[in-house]
Amino acid sequence: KNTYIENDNVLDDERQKTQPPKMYKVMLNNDDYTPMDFVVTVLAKFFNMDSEKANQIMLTVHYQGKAVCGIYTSEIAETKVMQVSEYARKHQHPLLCTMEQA
Ligand code: TYC
Repeated sequence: KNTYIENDNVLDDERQKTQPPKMYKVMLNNDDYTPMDFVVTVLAKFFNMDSEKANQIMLTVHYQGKAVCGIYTSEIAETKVMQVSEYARKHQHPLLCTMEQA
């Protein structure tokens, strides 16, 4: 049961508190073949990183195996995974992008 107030916001009652959405980490995974500059391009293009941040995350993946590129709601995280996967496929690189609950 919801309680409406003047400005059309909805106040949930005690049994039905508004829950924050589950959040998902979008990760890049290391491989032996994808060029470093392609990974940097992906991080800039799909995760809006400047080149310094993109280089830092790329190197974290390269040396640690994977790194978080961003944290999003499920729908946005799924879209990032699809966009990056399609872009890598189009350029014939095996770059793997995955998501996991934060
Ligand atoms: N390990 C790759 C190389 O040496 C670079 C790389 C970095 C690949 C990050 C994937 O997600 C990745 N060319």
